[in-house]
Amino acid sequence: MANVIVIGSQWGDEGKGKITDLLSKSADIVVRYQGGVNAGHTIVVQGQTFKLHLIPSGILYPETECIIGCGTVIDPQVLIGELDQLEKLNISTRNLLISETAHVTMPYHRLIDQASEEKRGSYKIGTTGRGIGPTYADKSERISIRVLDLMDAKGLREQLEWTIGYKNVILEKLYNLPPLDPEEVITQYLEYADRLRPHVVDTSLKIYDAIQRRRNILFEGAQGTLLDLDHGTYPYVTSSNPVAGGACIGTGVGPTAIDRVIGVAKAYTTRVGEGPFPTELREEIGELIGKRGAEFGTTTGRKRRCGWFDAVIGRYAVRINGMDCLAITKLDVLDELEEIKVCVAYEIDGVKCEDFPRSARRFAQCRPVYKTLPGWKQSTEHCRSLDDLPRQALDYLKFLAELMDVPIAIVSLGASRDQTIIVE
Ligand code: 2SA
Ligand code: MG
Repeated sequence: MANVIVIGSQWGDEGKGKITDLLSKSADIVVRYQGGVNAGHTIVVQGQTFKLHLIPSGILYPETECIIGCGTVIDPQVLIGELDQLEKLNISTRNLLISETAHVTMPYHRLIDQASEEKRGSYKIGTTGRGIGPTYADKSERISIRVLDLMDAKGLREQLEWTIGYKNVILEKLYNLPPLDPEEVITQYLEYADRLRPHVVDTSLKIYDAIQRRRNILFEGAQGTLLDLDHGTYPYVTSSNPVAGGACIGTGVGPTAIDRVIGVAKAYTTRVGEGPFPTELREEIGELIGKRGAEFGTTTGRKRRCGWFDAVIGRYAVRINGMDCLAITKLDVLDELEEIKVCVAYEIDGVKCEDFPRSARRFAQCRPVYKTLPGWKQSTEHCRSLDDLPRQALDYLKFLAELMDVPIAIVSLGASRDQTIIVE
């Protein structure tokens, strides 16, 4: 297994959760390197369904260490809620480590995220409203609270008295919102600090030691390539770096420590939030795919927009992430379709374009050029090897691999662990 990064190749929700769950079995350590409580995966334990936003699902394996790296942003209230949930189910959280240099989401971040979206009107991003953008903005502005600041009561008080004073001006003058009471916030966050303290360490050092001891590390990306702050469909992106390169920055590990990058892509495409989406299907087929694929956000419950597979962004994701292989998920969702389209290029004002244009305005003008393939019109849920797949489904996969010049290593045909084909 060695040191592997798993990333989303599209706009998030590719089913990374299932693939990391499969790989977690052979991992000694699972690490989150970016994002915050905007991510989410659903987990079923002892017949009970619950959601994790920050803690890697590797926590379900008693021997696996789980690390929340420095590139993430941590909402302590949500994190503590997750710890409580796990402990209630008698799942040990002893193996959870939190980076002391991760940044902390504060109440004003959430308020500003939601209020600024409203103010943007038709320019809104469609954020999850969880305060992610404002937390990262404060990190860049160098006025953010880090986990280690939380651990120092006196320093935190000084820092928050100033910061809340500053944020209150913004809340009141810009957004017409009531000010926050510094004392209330300080008391609350000092309580959070006490609860989190046993988990807080220098995680970069921990990971370095593990690399020296040749332990297997799984770096788990949240969101996806096209939501990357630098490499995605800016401004319709999240405020972190979900791409493979983000794993080094977001954990404090050098690039030479990474052995493999696995991309995850759905057999079609989805997107939540605003922003151009060339292969979007606004009618019947989009509805059908959304229904069969249960395409609703894990965190916000928002309905995801659905469309055909886009191999132009797929090729781009292969390049930007240095992808070694691809996992294709939810192939079974396409089982009933008469025919299936794949976007092989775009056309802008009648001119063919095979690369993803970097301006949102130009991207919005892209018309997909499709190649149509026949559907297989039978269930694939029971398939456990490539030989079990209907010929048309196999041809579809081969076509995608050729178009993007990347081998397909895993095919997923349903939510459960055994509904998976591992390509030898
Ligand atoms: P934010 O909140 O600042 O990160 O939002 C900025 C954009 O990033 C998108 N985004 C996501 N897209 C897909 N899945 C995400 N996670 C949740 C999930 C989303 C949910 O697992 O389903 O429950 O709605 C995620 N997180 C951020 C977001 O839609 C904006 O386009
Ligand atoms: Mg998700």
